[in-house]
Parts: sequence; structure tokens; C-alpha cells
Amino acid sequence: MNQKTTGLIETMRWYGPNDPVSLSDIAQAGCSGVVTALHHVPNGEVWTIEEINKRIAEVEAAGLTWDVVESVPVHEAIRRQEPGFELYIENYKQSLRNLGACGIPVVTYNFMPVLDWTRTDLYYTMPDGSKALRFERAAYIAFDVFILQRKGAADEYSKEELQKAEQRLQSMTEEEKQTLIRTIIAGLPGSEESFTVADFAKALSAYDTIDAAKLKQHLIYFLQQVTPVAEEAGVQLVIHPDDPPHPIFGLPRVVSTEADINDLIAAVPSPANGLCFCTGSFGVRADNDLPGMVQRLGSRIHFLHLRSTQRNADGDFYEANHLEGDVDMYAVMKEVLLLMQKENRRIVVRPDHGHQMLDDLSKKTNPGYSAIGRLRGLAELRGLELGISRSLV
Ligand code: DNO
Repeated sequence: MNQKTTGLIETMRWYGPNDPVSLSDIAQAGCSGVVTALHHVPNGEVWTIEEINKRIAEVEAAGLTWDVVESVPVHEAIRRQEPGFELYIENYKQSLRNLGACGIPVVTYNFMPVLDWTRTDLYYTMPDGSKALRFERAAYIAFDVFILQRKGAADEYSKEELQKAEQRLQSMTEEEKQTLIRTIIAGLPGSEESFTVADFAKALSAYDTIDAAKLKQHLIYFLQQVTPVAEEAGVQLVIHPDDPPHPIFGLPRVVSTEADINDLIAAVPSPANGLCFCTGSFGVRADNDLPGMVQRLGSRIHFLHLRSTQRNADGDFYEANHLEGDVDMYAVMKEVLLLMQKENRRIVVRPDHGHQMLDDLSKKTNPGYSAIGRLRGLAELRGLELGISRSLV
């Protein structure tokens, strides 16, 4: 059992009673807590005190604490400000009050339209035989232009990209095409939505009149509404960045860069308006200076997703081992430790994702959320933390 009383608070995400990874597995991995959500409550409904307390009891019976909610989902009606969206905001406020009353301190959410995180391959084989999650731009464009046939999509890509995507599509078997479709639109773990191709096209067209400026306004309005309630309830809201951190399928994305976060803080200065610092999401953009972002946004960071990605010049990336890839995890960890020292507080971390490896290769696992890959990531991150923190005293 994790007995640390200083430094990072280590957790893993737990998808609830149906998660093939048990609470005992999480405790044995060296965590003191979990990050979880009431996935059985339909998106948009109030999380009742009774349901929250049931989950707390379950987690505490395993000797763990429920440190962060990931996520209380934001209903699409709120993102689009569709008729009736005010009711969803009221429900959101009530869920925050109830979570606060039950003593849950941090609530994660995202403002990505239609799709939560997106990948094109959930089983990309690494040279060591483990499987990683991957985003391959040619496969993504092949889906967008040739399978979905989104109006205007072809104009958004270069001739070379379109050629490559067409070749990529031709190289796929029918089964591979079906897998690609499912991977993109059937909902990755934690996503609240799952679509067929026709439903997906419809969901996208609901954003025809919503550009990035408008989406940002909607996010700011949402924050103006919910942050006073969060403050009163003693709940810290943290927004998860866009993953990947750029527009996809013609949808606007407004939480991809440091400038985006600064806009949100300037518009809604409430201390309840915080950030889930996800190094894997922000790190896909070479122009996001991760250690610098920790320095500059530090006081807003209340939850850490630590993982790394490896990008290439074509716009593809795969999820690398936690201490490899493009993210300078040493530099990020050092800034995080300095931040905690300066502000005299502890921050909750989870090793984000992990490769499917060892015995997990033959088990049914939630993509990115198998036990052993995350255990490896956590073990490496804990060692990194200990090494750096000793050298800082
Ligand atoms: C993916 C996760 C996201 C995240 C949500 C937060 O692995 O990081 O699904 O939970 O975007 O609302």
C-alpha cells in the first residue's frame, strides 16, 4: 500500500465495477487512490449523493480514496448551446454540489465537440512486441474523405496527403476498414458517445455554424455558470486538453495550446477554473513548451496525466513509453516538483495510458488502460519523482 505523505498523489483510472482491472490491482501497483466516474449515470443527469457515496464506499473498502472525478461529462447541448441546454447546466451544478458535499475535491471535464479522444489504431505493434495507441494521419484522412465523405473535407488536405490517404485505403482489407471505422467513432474508453457513420455525419453537421470563436464563447459561458457553484462546493474544476490538440473532421477545438488556456483564465479568473495537465495531449504539438507551461500555468494545475507521444513529420504519433518519446518527462517532473514545493501542496497524478504488454496481451483490456503497461509507467514515474525530489532538497 502506498504510504507516501509528500509529493505526488499516485492514482490510476478505474472504470468502475466492470473494469477488468480491479481496485486491488490498483492498490498493488502502488496507488493510494483512484480516478473514476459514475459511468452508469446517463450523460446530462444529476449525480446523486446516494450514488456518489456508494462509489466512495466501494473504493474505500479497497483501502483507496476517490481523489478525482474523470469526468462529469458536458452534454453536447451545452457545447452547442442548443435549446434546453440551460437545464443541463443546472444539472451539472447540482452534480458539483453533490460531489462537494461528499468531499470529492477535483472534477475533470473536456470541451471537445462530438468525439472525446481519437486514435486510428489501438494495437500498433512496438518493436518489443507490446501494443500502443496510434494516430495515423493518412488513415484518419482516408476515413474522413473516402469513407465518411464529409462535405468539403478534401479541400482541407494537400494533394500529397489525399494521394497518400487513397493509397492507404486501398491497402486495407474490408475488415481493416471496419476496424478503422470502429476505432474512430465507436467510442474509446471513457467517451460518452458512440456513433454509426450516418449518426456521426449528423453530429458533425450540428457544428456547421459553430466556429472556434463561438465554441470558446460557449465554454466561457459554461465556466461563468459553473465556477461560482464549484467554488462554493469546494470543488476544483479541471479541463482536459483536446486530444489530438488540433481540429479534426472540421470541428473546432479550443483547448489545444497555452494561449487557449490563458484565454480561459482571463475570461473566467475564478480559482475553480483549473487545468488537467495532460502531457500526452499537449505534447503532440511541438509548439507547446511543456515544462514552461507547468511554470507559467502552475497554480491552475490540479491534476496530471503523465504520458509521452512520439510524432513524425507526417503528423502521425504513437504513444511512447512514459520516459521516452517527445515529452521531456524529466523536465516536466522537475517543474511539477518545484511547483508543489513553492505552493506547498500535493497534486494528483495518474500514469496516463500504457502499452498492452506481457500477460495483458492475451486479456481483454480497455485500450490504453491495461494494468501492466500503466504499472510500468507509474513505476518509472515514481522513480523519476524520487530521484529528482532528493536532488532538490
Ligand atoms: C483519455 C482520457 C480522456 C479524458 C476526457 C476528460 O484517455 O484522457 O478521455 O478522460 O477527455 O473529460
